Amino acid sequence: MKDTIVLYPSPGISHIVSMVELAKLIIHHSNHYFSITILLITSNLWNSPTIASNINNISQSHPSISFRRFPPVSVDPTPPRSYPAMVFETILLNKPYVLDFLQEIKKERKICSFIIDMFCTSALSLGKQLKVPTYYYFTSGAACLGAFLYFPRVHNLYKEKKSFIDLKETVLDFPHMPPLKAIHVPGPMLKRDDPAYNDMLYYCSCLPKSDGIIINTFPDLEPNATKKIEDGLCVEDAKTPPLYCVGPVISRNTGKKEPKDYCLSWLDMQPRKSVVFLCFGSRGSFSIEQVKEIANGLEKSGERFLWVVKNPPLDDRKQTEVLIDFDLEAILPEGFLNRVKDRGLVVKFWAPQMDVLIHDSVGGFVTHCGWSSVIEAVVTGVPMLAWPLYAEQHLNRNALVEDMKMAIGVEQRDEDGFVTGDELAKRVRELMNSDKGRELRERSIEMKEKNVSVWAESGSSITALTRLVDLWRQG
Ligand code: UPG
Repeated sequence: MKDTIVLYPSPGISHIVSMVELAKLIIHHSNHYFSITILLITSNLWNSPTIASNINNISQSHPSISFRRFPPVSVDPTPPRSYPAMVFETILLNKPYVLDFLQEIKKERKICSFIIDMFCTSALSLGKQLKVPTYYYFTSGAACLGAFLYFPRVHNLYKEKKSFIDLKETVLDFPHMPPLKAIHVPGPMLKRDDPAYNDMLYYCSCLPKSDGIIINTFPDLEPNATKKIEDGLCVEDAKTPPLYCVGPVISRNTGKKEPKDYCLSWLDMQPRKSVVFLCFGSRGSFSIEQVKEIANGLEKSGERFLWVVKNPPLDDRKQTEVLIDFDLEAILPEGFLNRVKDRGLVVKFWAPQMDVLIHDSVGGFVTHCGWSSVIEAVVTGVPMLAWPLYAEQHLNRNALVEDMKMAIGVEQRDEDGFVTGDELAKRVRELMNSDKGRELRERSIEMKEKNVSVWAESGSSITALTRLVDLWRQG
């Protein structure tokens, strides 16, 4: 029986997809030496039809990868608390299932490594208890990792002060990345009285206790952040664990679907590098007022565009309820679709993002700065307009605009992140048609080439992955 590796992603679809891709990389680069099991949490808090169908395909095409889905757990919605707090609680409730599974597997084969998502930190002690080397897989970039490693220090610095949400314009300094406004820390870190705040603080303080952190980036993409982390500047009282930069880790299933997606056929008819693509991740939706403003901005910009629109939030609590179908015309300005029909396409819910970015007609990408989207733009060499929405996206935006110089930032209202149509029109034109846009395009192409070299012989990602595989085989 093959030695095994167990992966434990947090429930977000991007986190699961990224872990699955990591599993494929490990299988491939170890010459199928290991088998891999991916643990999946079930809950009524989220609903991911896409992942359910993907899982069957993955096990068929990669027989060394299997999935273990845990029984559903539900958290009591009273007292009311933030969505992240309920997700973290759900993950904690799965701890006994994780322990049972690891013990069961250990009876029949060797577990060479247990790789967990940061939000699954509750399982770190299980790895230690069972003497299984335990690693984090960090699905965001090094700028974010450094900020999380450093967060316990920021927490102490502002201990006597108010919550970050109340510190507003106060600028927080970090050793490895440009300063960040207090209101732009990730959502669960904004309010000290949110139970998710203490969870995050705990997760951050546990990162150095692992046997290593595997991360979806490469040093040439984030030289400053990766170096400062490795030099130990982001961790105060503990040792920084080894960092393994194995990125870009992305899903490369592109271009083979029949019938061809309509937006790809539409792109086939557009001139080279003429289309700006707007897509805001798996959950990025806007108020109706903001949707109308985006439409006005795109109309004013005069540029060609492909825009993926999700339904506006149904209410405050159901953050994950993304609908496949809804009345698009009802939320757009009257007559908009007809006025822009010769140069714009609006699609509901989802577009095959990688296929779109790789298409020759696409010349710019308006993104919410989710890390998978950033990495996909890097791999395809498409310059970005950064419009962060939630989670760690403001942090990614800072790194992208100030450090990596791969994006223009859009001006947002501080209170709620609102962007006016005029601002969007101006920035879209800047991205598609200005010297600044050209500079970004050149930089993006440079990074696209670097991304190829990390997988060449002695490239940084191949080397990091080989180090890990060797460690696990010998361990
Ligand atoms: N995608 C599509 N079509 C769509 C929308 C999304 O193919 O219409 C894909 C996209 O290609 C990418 C993924 O879905 O692979 C989206 O991932 P990402 O850009 O990381 O965004 P989120 O889904 O928002 O990801 C969550 C967090 C984000 C964080 C990321 C990784 O919101 O902030 O960086 O997880 O930790």
